[in-house]
Amino acid sequence: MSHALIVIDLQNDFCPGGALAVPGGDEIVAGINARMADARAVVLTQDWHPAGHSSFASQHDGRAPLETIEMPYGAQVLWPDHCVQGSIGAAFHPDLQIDRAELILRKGFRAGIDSYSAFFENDQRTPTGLEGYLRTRGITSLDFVGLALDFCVAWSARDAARLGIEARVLTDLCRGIDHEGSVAQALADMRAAGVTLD
Ligand code: VGL
Ligand code: ZN
Repeated sequence: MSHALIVIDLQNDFCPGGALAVPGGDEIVAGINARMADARAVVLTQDWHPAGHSSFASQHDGRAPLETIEMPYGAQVLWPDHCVQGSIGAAFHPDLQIDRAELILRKGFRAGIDSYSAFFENDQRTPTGLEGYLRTRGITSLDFVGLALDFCVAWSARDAARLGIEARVLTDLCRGIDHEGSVAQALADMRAAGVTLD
């Protein structure tokens, strides 16, 4: 059985000063670097939206960030413009030791659909390819860290568990957005899905 550390969306826009800042998002960088140094394999994910992405509130007349709308694939929270491809905001936090990464997986690059999870886009059907990568490398167990705990970390960890991959979330090395109780909800959903919370 092989194991990997997966670092979710540790990007400038999710850190203080960024477009969709997660409180304390930058506080976890040093701890994640230390974990990466000891990890057997490291995967990074990178939120990577085209300008004008359909998850941006700016694309919906009369809508504001954090409102929820119905998309063809289900409910979608609207966000400020963030992690636009090639922008500084989409770059990894400058202190993150990205050289340790063996794979950088980009997600959210289709204009019409968001992708919180590293495994499936928000229709919960369209694969990103990560499952195949892990399976062909024999990686059957994952530790999750990064941002945001209640969105991309939670959706990724739940999908991993659903796929039969052992999933553990190191909660001290995550930070959440916490919109309308979303952190408590995400923790409960992950537990129910069989994710280990450490
Ligand atoms: C994320 C909202 C929008 C995340 C990404 O990384 O948790 N949240 N895009
Ligand atoms: Zn996004």
